[in-house]
Amino acid sequence: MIRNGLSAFALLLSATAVTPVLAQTAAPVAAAPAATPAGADAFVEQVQKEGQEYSLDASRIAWVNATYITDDTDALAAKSGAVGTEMAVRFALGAAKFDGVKGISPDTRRKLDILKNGLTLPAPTTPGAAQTLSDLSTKMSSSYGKGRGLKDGKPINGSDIEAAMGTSRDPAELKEMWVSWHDNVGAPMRGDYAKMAAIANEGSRELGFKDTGAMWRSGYDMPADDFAKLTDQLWKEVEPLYLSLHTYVRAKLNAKYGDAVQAKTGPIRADLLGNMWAQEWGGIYDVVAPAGVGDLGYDVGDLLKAKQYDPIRMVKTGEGFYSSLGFAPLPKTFWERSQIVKPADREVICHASAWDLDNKDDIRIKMCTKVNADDFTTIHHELGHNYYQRAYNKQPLLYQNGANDGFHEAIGDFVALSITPDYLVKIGLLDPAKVPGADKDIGLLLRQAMDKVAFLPFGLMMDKWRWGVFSGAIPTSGYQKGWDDLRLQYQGIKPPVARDETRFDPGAKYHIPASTPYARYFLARILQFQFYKAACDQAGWKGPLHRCSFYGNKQVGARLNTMLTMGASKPWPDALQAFTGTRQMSGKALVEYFAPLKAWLDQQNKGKPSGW
Ligand code: X8Z
Ligand code: ZN
Repeated sequence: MIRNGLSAFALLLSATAVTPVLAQTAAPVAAAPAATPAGADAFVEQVQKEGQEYSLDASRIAWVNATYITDDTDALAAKSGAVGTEMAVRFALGAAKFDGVKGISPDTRRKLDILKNGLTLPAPTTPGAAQTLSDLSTKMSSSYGKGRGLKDGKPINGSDIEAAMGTSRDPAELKEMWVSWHDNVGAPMRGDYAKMAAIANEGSRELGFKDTGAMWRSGYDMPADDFAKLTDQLWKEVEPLYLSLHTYVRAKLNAKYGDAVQAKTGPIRADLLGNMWAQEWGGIYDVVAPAGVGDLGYDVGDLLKAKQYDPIRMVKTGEGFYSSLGFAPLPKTFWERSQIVKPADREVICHASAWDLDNKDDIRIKMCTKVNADDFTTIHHELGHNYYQRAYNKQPLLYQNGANDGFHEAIGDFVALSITPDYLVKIGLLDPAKVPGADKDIGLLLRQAMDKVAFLPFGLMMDKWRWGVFSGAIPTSGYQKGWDDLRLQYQGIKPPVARDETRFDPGAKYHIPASTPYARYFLARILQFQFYKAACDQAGWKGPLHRCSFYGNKQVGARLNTMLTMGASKPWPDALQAFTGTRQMSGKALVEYFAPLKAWLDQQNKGKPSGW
């Protein structure tokens, strides 16, 4: 099963634990496989068979839980998760038995490695530990799904408050929403999160890792320490661009709200950036748009509303893009089984995700779609997961995953970079007379940067925080301070009110209670520009990079499909090479895309203080 780019195994491997009865009665996998190459082959085969058997029911249970949260579905999901975790731990320990065995084929060795480092939250083998871990995880995810903030003193659900943070321009209201969401959703999870982290660390140590963070960093075809260095290097490449954007946006916020709300120097107030987590700032483009060049003459959300698009039509439009590249249409079941809008009568997890329930063709998305620009992009993002899942569905189960998790997150975003004004004309959303001319290039780039560049330090600090929690560098008693310090250091933002250690702001961001690793999104933000540049080169595009749309280009589609079909069967540099010709992840393409904007921002920022 796959959720958000979790492979069938990741589902299995990220699920949490076993009921005692099942634990005792489950057939021991290859009870004592011979410590030989043939024994390793047999072990891997057996694991894939058991994994496939587990995965369909587990996925269905997880789906029902996420789309209908009740105490009963929580209990079922927690039990199924526990079974999965115990199974995955058993597989990982079994795989480790082949560590010293010589003569194992590279293919089987790769699968053994995937089994050893593929868990997200391992439990120790202590009886009951997997169930406890799974209970904690399910409880935290579901509480997040059921979370409410306040707006005008009235309760408001997660997807509505998320949208309202993008449209409200009243600092008092923004503060009310921000504080209530963080206090109501984050703070109550603090104790459970600490318990969860401690159990997962015990589990990771049994599997031979220093801690759970080290395990998370080990899935990138390189030593875990090298991966941490790689993320730092990538950040250094793009940091100057972020600084320029931060300086510019802070000045605009100061001009709009005045010194009392946003000072000219120091960090930016986190609730003013148009997003609950200050992770993407496109929602306040109107606040920062420079007169003249910044007036794009359209906003994708307004276009969708003007043409009376509904969420289904938005998804159909996303599908249309992939079809234009030569991908087969989505199956009928996608439309029957997906959750595209928020059900009115029950609690669900609204945070968008893409699923592959049977590791074949039962692909779906789960969203609470609103007709706005953010969700139009998110639809392309989620469909990217689904098309990837379907492309690698002929791979052995252990390879049914992205080349690395950053690839999985990058596909749909890379496609969405092609949503240019000319593309919007082609699909009838934008009037040809309204296409912004070359004099609006800076505006178009700034609009993109508000989402793409603003995200980079957030994408990195999320797991810097968890790596610190798992290693102990951030003690349980300092969760909040550790979070605020990293938010300040990387993003240059500060909370609208002082926070103390009774709070737990990390818990107010979906991926923390859901234990979804986040470095993948940082990588994806970089990779999507590498993919995009490669696609535009393949298409023979000669204009400014940001005006390129590879819509309708079957050659690009075919080459993309080659990379997607590989799944996780080869180290990720091989997959990257298959599509882009290079083996290195690099911020160069992103920097090139935004180069004209960087020059312009630095011009605007002259004489203004930079940094915080
Ligand atoms: O979680 C997601 C996707 C699902 S995989 C909607 N994203 C990250 C987030 O929302 O925080 C996409 C961008 C970053
Ligand atoms: Zn995703």
